[in-house]
Formats: sequence, C-alpha cells, structure tokens
Amino acid sequence: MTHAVRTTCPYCGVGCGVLAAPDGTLKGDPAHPANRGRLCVKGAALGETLSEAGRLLHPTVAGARASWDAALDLVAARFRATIAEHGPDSVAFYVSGQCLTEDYYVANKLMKGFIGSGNIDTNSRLCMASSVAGHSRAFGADVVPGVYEDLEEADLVVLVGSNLAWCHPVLHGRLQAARAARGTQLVVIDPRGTASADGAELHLPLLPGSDVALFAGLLVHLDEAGALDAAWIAAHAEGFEAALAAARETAPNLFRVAALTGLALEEIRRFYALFAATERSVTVYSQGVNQSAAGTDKVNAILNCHLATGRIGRPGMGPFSVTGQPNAMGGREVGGLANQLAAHMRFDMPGALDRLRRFWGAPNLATRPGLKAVELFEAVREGRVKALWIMATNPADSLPRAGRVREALAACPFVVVSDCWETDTTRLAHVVLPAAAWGEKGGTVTNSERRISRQRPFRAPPGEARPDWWMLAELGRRLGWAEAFAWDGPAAIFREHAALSGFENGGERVFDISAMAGLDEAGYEAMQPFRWPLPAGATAEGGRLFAQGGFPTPDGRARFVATPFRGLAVAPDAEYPLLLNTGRLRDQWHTMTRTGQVPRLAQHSPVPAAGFAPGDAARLGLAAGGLVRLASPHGETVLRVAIEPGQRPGEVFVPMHWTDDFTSSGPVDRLVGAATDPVSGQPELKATPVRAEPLPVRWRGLLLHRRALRPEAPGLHWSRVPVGQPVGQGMGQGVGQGHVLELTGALPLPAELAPLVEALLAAPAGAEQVHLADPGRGTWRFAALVEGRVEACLFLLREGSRASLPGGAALAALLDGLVAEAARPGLLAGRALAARPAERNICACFGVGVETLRACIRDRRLTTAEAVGAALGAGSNCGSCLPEIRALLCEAQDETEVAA
Ligand SMILES: Nc1nc2c(c(=O)[nH]1)N[C@H]1C(S)=C(S)[C@@H](COP(=O)(O)OP(=O)(O)OC[C@H]3O[C@@H](n4cnc5c(=O)[nH]c(N)nc54)[C@H](O)[C@@H]3O)O[C@H]1N2
Ligand SMILES: Nc1nc2c(c(=O)[nH]1)N[C@H]1C(S)=C(S)[C@@H](COP(=O)(O)OP(=O)(O)OC[C@H]3O[C@@H](n4cnc5c(=O)[nH]c(N)nc54)[C@H](O)[C@@H]3O)O[C@H]1N2
Ligand code: SF4
Ligand SMILES: [Mo]
Repeated sequence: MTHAVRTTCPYCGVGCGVLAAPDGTLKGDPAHPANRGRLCVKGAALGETLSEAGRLLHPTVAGARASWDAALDLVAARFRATIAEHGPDSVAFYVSGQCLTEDYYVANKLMKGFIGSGNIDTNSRLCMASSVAGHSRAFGADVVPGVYEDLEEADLVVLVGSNLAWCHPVLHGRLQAARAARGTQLVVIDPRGTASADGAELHLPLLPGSDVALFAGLLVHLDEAGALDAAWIAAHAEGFEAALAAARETAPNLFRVAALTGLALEEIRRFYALFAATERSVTVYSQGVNQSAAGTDKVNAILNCHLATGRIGRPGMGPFSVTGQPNAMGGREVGGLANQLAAHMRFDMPGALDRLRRFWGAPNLATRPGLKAVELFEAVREGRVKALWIMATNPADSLPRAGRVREALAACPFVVVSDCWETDTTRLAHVVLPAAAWGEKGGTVTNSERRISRQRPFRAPPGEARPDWWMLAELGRRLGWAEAFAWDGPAAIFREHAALSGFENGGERVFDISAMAGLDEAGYEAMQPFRWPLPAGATAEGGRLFAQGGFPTPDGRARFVATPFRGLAVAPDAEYPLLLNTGRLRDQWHTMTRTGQVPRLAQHSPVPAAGFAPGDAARLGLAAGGLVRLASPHGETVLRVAIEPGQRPGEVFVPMHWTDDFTSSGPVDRLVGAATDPVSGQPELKATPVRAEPLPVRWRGLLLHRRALRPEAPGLHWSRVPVGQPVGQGMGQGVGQGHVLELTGALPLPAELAPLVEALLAAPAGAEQVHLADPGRGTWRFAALVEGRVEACLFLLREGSRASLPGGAALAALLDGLVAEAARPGLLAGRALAARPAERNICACFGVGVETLRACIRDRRLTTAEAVGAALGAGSNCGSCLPEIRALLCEAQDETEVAA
C-alpha cells in the first residue's frame, strides 16, 4: 500500500486508526494505540461505502438545484430575518457527535457567541448526556478518568447496559484477549442476553430501569463488608454519608434489591462479593445506563461505588463510560450541548462568560442554556423555533416520537439540512446542503479514552460537496462577522480551539490542550494521536486521572451523589403490557446511510425484526418469521418476528437502524416515548410500553430490482437489502448494483394478480415481460427485461406452498449480463433458481453462514474458535463474529454432553 493516509474510523467511539490508500484500499493502522492494526467488520467494510452513487452533489433549494452562493445567501437572509423579528432564541442548530471537532467548534461559536442563543444541541443528548451530567455532578467536570489499558489490566470487568461485543468490537477484542491471557472475570448487567454476555462469569438480566437499585445495594454491601476505602474517601470526596443513607433507603437488604431488580438473591450475592473482593475492577457502561429517565442517577450510582472504594484512575480500576459516536467526546469539548460552553466552561462557572466574550470578541454571547434536543423539537413544533439547521444527524428517524418530529419539521418555516446522502430528514428540508464525507475532509475526533486523532482526506469530495465547517463559517461571514469566521482551513480552527482550552485556565479546567495552540499546518498534518490533558509545556500525553484526587471542583474533592430509586418513567399497563427495548446490531450503523449500502453488511440481519422471549411468543401466538403489529401510544408498525432465547420475558427488542428507505416498518422511534431524565434531558429510549399482536402471513415474495423501490400495497410488508458483485475493497466496488426486497403479505393474494405485479415490478414502459405461473403449487414468477438485461424479477409464494423462494446469491446473479433472446422464456425456471435455503450469515468477511458453521463444528468436532478459523476462515479476520462462533461452539458442546 503506497502513500496510504493515516486517518480514523468514522463509526464508533473506540476511534480506531485506519490506513487508507487513494484507491480505497483500507486496513487497520498498526501504529494507532486504540486498535493496533485491528478493525471490526464495519471498519473493514468502509472501502465499500465510498461510492458516489446516491451522494448529494449540489445544494438544493425547495428541491431545485442551486449554487452555493444562492443557497447560503438564502440561509443567511432567513436566519437574519427570523432573528430580527423574533429574537435569537427563534433559531437553532441541531448537530451531531459525528461532526469533526472543527465543524463543531464553528457551529458552537456561531450560535452561542455571535447569534447569541444557547439553542445548539446535538444528538449526543440521545447518547451521552447522562454521562456528561453524572461526571459533572461527581467530578466537577465531564471527564472520563480511565484509559483503554484499564480493561486489559483489570481482574473484573462489569459491563452495564453495554453490548460491547457488537458496539465497540475492537475494544471488546482487547478485553477478550486479556481474559484469555489473565482470566479477567466478566459480569454483564443487561436485561437481554447479548453477544457480550456469552462466556461471562455472570449475566444479571435485571428488570429494565432498575440499575440504580442494584448499585445502591452494592454501595450498602461494600459498607457492610468492610470494603470501603475510608482513607481515600476522607481525603478526596464529600457527601458519602448522605449517599449511603439514600442507598440504604432504597436497598436496605438483598431481598429488597431482588424485589426491585427481579434478580435472584444468589446472583446478586455473587456480583456483590466479586466486586467487593476485586480491587482491580472496571465498570464499563453505555446506553442501558444513559438512555434512561433515571440515566444520570444510574451513572452516579455507579460512580459512588468506585469513589467509595477509591478505585479510580489507577491501573485496571475505574468507571468507564464508553462513547458511542466517533466524536461524542470532541463535541463535549467544544460545548456542543445546549447547557455547556466551549472548552469545558459552564454557564454557571464564575468568570466563564466574560472570559469567552473576550476570547472570541463575541458581540452577543448567550448567557443561559438553550433547548435540549427533545424540547428543541417541541419548540419547533409549537412554532417557537422558526429556523433550524440540522447537521450530520437524522432526527426524523433517530429521535423519540419520530412521527411528531416529522410534523415539527414539516411545520417549521425554514429547515436547512446538511448531509451526504438523501435521508428521511433531508426530505423535510427547504435547503439541502451537500456535505463532504469521511475520507474527503480533514479534522480531529476524540475517542472514549480522551485520545484526539486526525481524520485526513484521501480523496476529493464528489460534485460540489463541501465540509461542514466551511458552510457554517460562510453563514457567519454572511451574517456580518467576517473576521471571527475567517479561517482558511481546519488547522486554523483547531489552533483557536486549543488556545481557548488554555486561555486563563490556571488548572481550573482539566480539558486543556494548549500545547497544541501553536501548531502550524505541517504540525497539524503530522499530528500523532494524543490523549488530553496536554497543557502548554506538557512533556507527556494525558494519562489516568484522579487517583490522588484533584477533582475540578472548587475544593478539589469529588462528590458522592444521593440517588434515590425511581421506577420507570412510564410503566407497562393492561393496554400496553410489554416493554420495547431498542438498540444496535453488529453490522449496521444507526440510520444505515452508509452501512446499508454494503451487501456483505446486510447479510447478518437482513430484515428488521422484533425479538421476543420464547414464552411471550407462544403466549401471543407469534411464530418466528411471521408478522407482528407493535403499537405504543405514539405510533405503530409491523415487523417480522424473531424468537430470541436471550430475551427477557415481558420485553421486546427492536433494532434502531431501519428507516423508511429500507423497510415499510419505518423507524422504531415512531413508537418510542420521550420521557426525559430531569437532570440530563436524555430521553428514555430503552423502555416504552407497547402491545403486540400477530398478523397472519398469506404469502411471501422476493423482488429483485435495479432501483431501490419503496412499494405500497395493502397488507404488504417489505424490507430491502443491497446486492451486487464484485464485493471488493476497491473504490466504489461492492456497492449494491441492485436490491432485493423481502416481501410478506398479511392479506390473501388477490385473484387478479396483475395490478399487484405491476406495482411491484414497476417496469418501464416497453419492457419485455416473462412469467411463469404454477397456481396449483401456489408459485408465480415474473421478470421484466430492458434491452436484454433484467430490470426486475418478482417471485411470489402462497403461504403453505411446498415450493420455496430462490436464494439471494442466485437472485443477484440475474442482474449480470445480457439474457439471450432464446434463453428468456427459461429465465425464471433455471436450475440456478432452484430453492436454496437462505442461511443467516455470521462471518461477513468470509461469507460463512450459521448452518455451515454448525455442520463444520459438528462434523470435524471443532472445539475452539481458532480451529473454526483454520477450517473456514470464519472469525479469523476482523473477529466481530467471534462471540457468535463461541456461542455455536458452546451449543455444540452442550449437544455432545446431552448425547453422552
Ligand atoms: N454496530 C454498531 N456499533 C455502534 C453503533 C451502531 O449503530 N452500530 N453506534 C454507536 C453509538 S452512537 C453508541 S451510543 C453505542 C451504543 O452502544 P451500546 O450501549 O452497547 O448499545 P445499545 O444496543 O444501544 O444498548 C446496550 C444495551 O443496553 C441494554 N439495556 C436496555 N435497558 C437497560 C437497563 O435498564 N439496564 C441495563 N443495564 N441495560 C439495559 C440493552 O438490552 C442493550 O443490550 O454504540 C456505538 N457502536
Ligand atoms: N430508539 C432509539 N433511538 C436512538 C438510539 C437508540 O438506542 N434507540 N440511539 C441514539 C443514539 S445513542 C444516537 S448517537 C443517535 C444516532 O442517530 P443519528 O445521528 O440520527 O444517526 P446517523 O444515521 O448516524 O445520522 C448521521 C447522519 O449524518 C450523515 N453524515 C455522515 N457524515 C457526515 C458529515 O461529515 N457531514 C454531514 N453533514 N453529514 C454526515 C449521515 O449520512 C446520516 O444521515 O440515535 C439515537 N436514537
Ligand atoms: S471498533 Fe469498528 S466501528 Fe469502532 S472505531 Fe474500530 S473499526 Fe470503527
Ligand atoms: Mo450514540
């Protein structure tokens, strides 16, 4: 690989280094401290997302192409007029943890410093806000004290509400390696049995929302077991007695903890004993903790236990909030949340407003916090916010009560969206601005362990796409602040950001990277990954923090926080008896604008499904592969049914990824409620009461099409995956050259099929049609050809028929090449189209399915993941599927034992 560019993965907060060659060939960067050369399956497939197909190439105004000048002039005019008439709080920015720090810095400076409103919030409100608030309450600032090595140096790792195996795979890989090497114990606290719980010493499937009770009980136990570090508490913290008293109130004894958490006494006892006895303990937590109406208290209940034992900031010890997005941390550093100021200053910090005003020369500095995401979209809906710019996030799919969010956007007088692809949100915008994407722009991101790394461009943006910081700076200039928004590139913005972090800091703010304030272009280009703090004059990068106290509070001491237990914000009732839990799958990223284009990433979970516990499914009359209607007070949808043994009874799990582009089910957030945490404003995304009822399946079908159709027909459920070959690493290759839609019909097939077929095939006028019907067996096949090439094929199968549908690979092959005239009548009867049972793909790198794995493990009596790798390749590349391969090995082991 010659001239490879060192950059950083744009997906999760692990922040892996990537080596990218200009031809799109990618590999993990062996020199990057986060991943040391490894990439997970999503990172490894980045090269397959680089196609220009579907990219936004030009600005549009009201759907019509416009020049950048015309579009930006309009944005400036509408913002200026709205501010003049209704004041600065009538406008807002809604940005994203996927903005680079430089983009984020400019957005925050423009809104808070110059427009003069606190109304800039970010999708981090849905993601990390509770951790930010919890850190701030306990430590005095939003600081993650640990480093990744702590997961490797611990004797006990507790995962709370974190599916690390699927969501932070490379970090999980580091943990697994440490477990193999030194026998680290693993406890997983999650209502669901996930891939992260496979092989754990203990899995605690607690009642949703009951974490505060579990950790209150732990604090009480630590006290009773004499496991407190009284000297550390006395030297470095405040408020222990009050926090312990509150914990006692919630959890006076184990019986009470068991009642509140739904866990067995023995499980709780084992966890408490393990934690009390293990000094080197790390507690990793993410969305099962943060995305809760009690999220901030969950965070502090965890932090209390680490403070009480003095297990913080020392090797192998500490609480560890793993961040979701690639720049969740960077956003927090620039003050991207409505209640923060830049460089870790706060509205209520003495002198901060004045300092910021002077540093920026800010004419209209905001003096109070703005609206938090959920309230912001309510304000848009009520007409209080009249001009909104949405950047690098897709709220029409990812905010709770998404239907209401769409109403708000539709009613808003002026909506600007900058994105790289068309989305459910861009469709509701007046002005759409084409953003340069990963690989096309430069800047910095900060990962979960405070490490700042460069993203570097290695290809030109397509069309007229431009980086976000440039668009924002153009707006600032057009609004009259040319000097304050005059940067010539990201290096200049970064220098200003670094300088602000050190400006009149005097050790008050931990976030200080002023050593970087003098960086020139060459220095910025050459920047190596480094961890903050890095104040001017520092000789080594930042390391673990707070082992010896020194918290950024006025007295330097940490705070215990009393966390009285509250139940769920909205509990299930007779009408909505189940709880809807939502989250992530291994191979998809959020609303699928990138990962949804990659055929091999679609294989693992091709269809959006609602996962039920076996007992619930039986009780409700739901069959695997059937249809279920889910309804909450906010919306309803139809999904396929999956039966998942790891699912907690009374709960149903639905992935957050699918959108109107990929399925008739639409985004699950249409159903999710918007109860928010009173401190952090983070919505409860993991526990919405719903009801479920089965729908009959009358027929099934497959539609192969060159275009990404969104068909509509009564009772029709569909979901789409990209197909195409070759699947290679080269630029743009592997992006689906076609699409397969899985169809499920809840109404009987009409006697007259033609209208349905016409709607589904959507063949262009003059297309040649071929069909093959066997009504007796209940199967029908149709194809439309244009100039000898297959445009679309449709396969229908009456439910109960003994025939079956063709397999995916044979289907995709139909799109290749010309079909000779003579071959056309037999096109749909070909042997290649003989039914092939579709098997679920486990290893995306080598395309190995679950049945192949089962058979190989059984027949060759394999017992280790290494042996499976040697036999089939599976699991030997990125390793993302290792947890599932290990589960299959266990399954085979259990079967052998039963047989023996
Ligand atoms: N593959 C993939 N990886 C990703 C992402 C992605 O889209 N795809 N997104 C990234 C982002 S932005 C984020 S924020 C992270 C999220 O990473 P995670 O937080 O690990 O992911 P989630 O699946 O949202 O939720 C984690 C778990 O919380 C559990 N949970 C639900 N309710 C409770 C509860 O009351 N208590 C406890 N203890 N647990 C509960 C759920 O069952 C779920 O298994 O992932 C990042 N990584
Ligand atoms: N029910 C439920 N809802 C959830 C969650 C959940 O667990 N359950 N999780 C929440 C969490 S933690 C998160 S982080 C959010 C994520 O939700 P979103 O932020 O809405 O998800 P993404 O699909 O990542 O949206 C990013 C958008 O930015 C675009 N984009 C990519 N790069 C760039 C760029 O450089 N510039 C610009 N301008 N655009 C770019 C992408 O095409 C995409 O449309 O979802 C939240 N919503
Ligand atoms: S773990 Fe995977 S998604 Fe996360 S940064 Fe690394 S390669 Fe990217
Ligand atoms: Mo997130």
